[in-house]
Amino acid sequence: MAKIIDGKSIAQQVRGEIRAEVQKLEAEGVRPGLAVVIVGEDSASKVYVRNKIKACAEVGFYSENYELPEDTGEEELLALIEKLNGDPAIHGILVQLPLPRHLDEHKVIAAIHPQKDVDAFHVQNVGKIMLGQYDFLPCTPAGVMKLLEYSGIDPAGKDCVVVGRSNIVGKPQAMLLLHANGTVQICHSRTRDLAQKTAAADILVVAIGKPKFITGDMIREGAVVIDVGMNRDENGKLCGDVDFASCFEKASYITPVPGGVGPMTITMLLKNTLSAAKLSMKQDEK
Ligand code: BQF
Repeated sequence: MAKIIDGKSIAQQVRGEIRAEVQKLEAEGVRPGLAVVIVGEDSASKVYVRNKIKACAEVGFYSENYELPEDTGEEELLALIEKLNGDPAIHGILVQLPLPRHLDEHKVIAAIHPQKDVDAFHVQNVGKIMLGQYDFLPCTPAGVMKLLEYSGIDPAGKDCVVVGRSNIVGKPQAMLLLHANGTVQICHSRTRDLAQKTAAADILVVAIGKPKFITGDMIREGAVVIDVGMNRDENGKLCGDVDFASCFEKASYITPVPGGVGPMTITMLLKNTLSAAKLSMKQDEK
C-alpha cells in the first residue's frame, strides 16, 4: 500500500512561505501582481482561472482578471498584453490556454514580456530552462518536483519515466528530472511496449489526458507514481490518468486526483509571480 502524497497540504505549506515573503516585500513597498487573461467560455478554463485568482488573494497578491469574449480579435488581445507589459503594478501575465481556434497561441505567448511570463512558455524562458539558467519554471513540472522534494524522494540516479510529451508538461518535466540527475525516458502515443517501460520506472510521471490509463499491472512494486491527469470518468467524476485503486496497492507513493499535482501547479504560479516581482525590483535598482 502506498503513501498518499497530499498535494493540498504541501501546497498550503509552500503558500505559507510565499505569504511570509509577501510581507517582507510589503515593507519595501512592493506587492506582487498577477494579471490573468481568459478568452471565451470554456468551463474547465474558467474553474482554473478562478483557482488562480483565489490563490493570489490567499497569499496577499494583487490580481486582475480579464475575461474577454470568444470572438476577441488578435489585435485586441495583443494590445491588452502590451498594456500589461508596461504596467508596473503587474509582475506576472498569464493567458489561460487553450485559446479559441482563431487566435495564434505562439504569437500571443511571444508578445508577453519574458520577465512577466509566469507560465514559462515564452521561447526565451523555454530556452533558459534547457540550459538550467531559468527565472521561472513551468508550473506543473515544478509542482511535481516540489511534491517529490517534500516527500523526501530524490530523483538522482533513479529511473524516471514520463508518459506524455506536451510542451506544457511532459517535455519540461523530463528536463527537470534530468536536472535533478534522474535517468529519464519519455514515452508517448507512438511508444512500443509502453507497459514494459512504465514497469521499469522508479518514478513514473503521467500526463496524457486519458482517464485511468495506467493500471497496477503497468507499474513496478514500490514505484513513485505522479498523476498529472485531470479528466472526468464515466460517471462525470474527476479522475487522473492513473487508475488509483490498482496502483495504490503496488506503489510506494502516489498522488491523488484531485488534491495531488493540481494545487501545486497553482502554488508554483504564485512562486513565479513572486520571483517576477523580485526581478522587477532588481531592475529598478539599476
Ligand atoms: C486539485 C489544467 C489540464 C489542462 C489545462 C487544484 C487545479 C486543478 C486541480 C487547477 C490545470 C490543472 C490548470 C486541483 C490549473 C491544475 O485540487 O486537484 C487546482 O486549477 N489547475 C490549468 O490552468 O490548465 C489546465 C489541466
